[in-house]
Amino acid sequence: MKCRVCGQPASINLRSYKTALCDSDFLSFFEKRVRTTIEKYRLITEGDIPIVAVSGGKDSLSLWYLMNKLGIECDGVYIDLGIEGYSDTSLDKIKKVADALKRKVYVFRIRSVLDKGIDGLARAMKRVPCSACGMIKRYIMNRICMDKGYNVLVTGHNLDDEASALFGNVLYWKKEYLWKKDIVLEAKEGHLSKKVKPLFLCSERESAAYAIMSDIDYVYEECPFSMNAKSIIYKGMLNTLEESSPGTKLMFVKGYLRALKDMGSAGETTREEARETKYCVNCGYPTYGEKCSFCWALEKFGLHCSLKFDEYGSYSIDSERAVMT
Ligand code: Q46
Ligand code: ZN
Repeated sequence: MKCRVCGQPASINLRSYKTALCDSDFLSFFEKRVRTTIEKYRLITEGDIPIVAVSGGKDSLSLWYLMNKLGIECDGVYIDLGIEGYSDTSLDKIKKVADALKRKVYVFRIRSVLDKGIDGLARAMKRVPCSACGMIKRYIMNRICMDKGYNVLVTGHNLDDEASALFGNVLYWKKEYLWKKDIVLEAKEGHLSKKVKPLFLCSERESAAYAIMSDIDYVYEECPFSMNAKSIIYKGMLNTLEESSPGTKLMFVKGYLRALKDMGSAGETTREEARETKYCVNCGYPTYGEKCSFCWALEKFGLHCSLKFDEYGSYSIDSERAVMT
């Protein structure tokens, strides 16, 4: 198998694009794809100060590295879930990339603020770990933007994540979530930061290949709580479809983005949107009731602390702005 661009031996076969590429041409292909996505969907524009949510995995570390390589300077934020043997290893990998990029990473340690790891916290909250984790991550990631002067939160959700979430939402017709999975979620001034997903159209396999070819050392293991997640079953089913019909996942999520665009502002108002008109009396975060789930949890555990972020690496955002080169 030869590289379609240079004719040298290919190292990756991209069946959904009916092409095969060598290392160097794959890196250019992947970078161009992400850059085009950022520009086409206006994920980041001049003057924005983005921050990347990093987990230590292939997607977020590849994205953080790639964005800085493209000239979109950005720091990182990591939430340490207090999972023994997993959270510290993840942070080590993140620090290595922070050193290589000379970027700052903020670290929020659940254990130091809420006095428990994610499993203990989930038990106390009578939720499953992923539900408690999702709530805390959404909250903390938003707060870092609000408190530290960033205006765009960048996440490493990839094509497989989006296709499986969409599949699950369609399967059970979860109308309250179905139309909330856009590639960009706009800010609500003073309450929510803008959120973007530049890897929306890039597969898990492609981001892993990008990390390996770029010598990015990432955590191979999945979070131990992900094992029972339904999303893994959906991903397996979609991979079977992809195997017999390459390009199916890409078609599925691209079709979704087109449908969202066609709906425009005429889209049905979901319950989720309706709820976001109310804001927490403590912190201003969107909520159903008086207080948001995070403030409620702090109160329940008798914690009235301000959020504390550790900082690793030295870099000041005051003098720099993201610029597309
Ligand atoms: S939600 Fe669940 Fe993930 Fe949180 S507890 Fe682990 S698997 S990290 S994307
Ligand atoms: Zn609150």
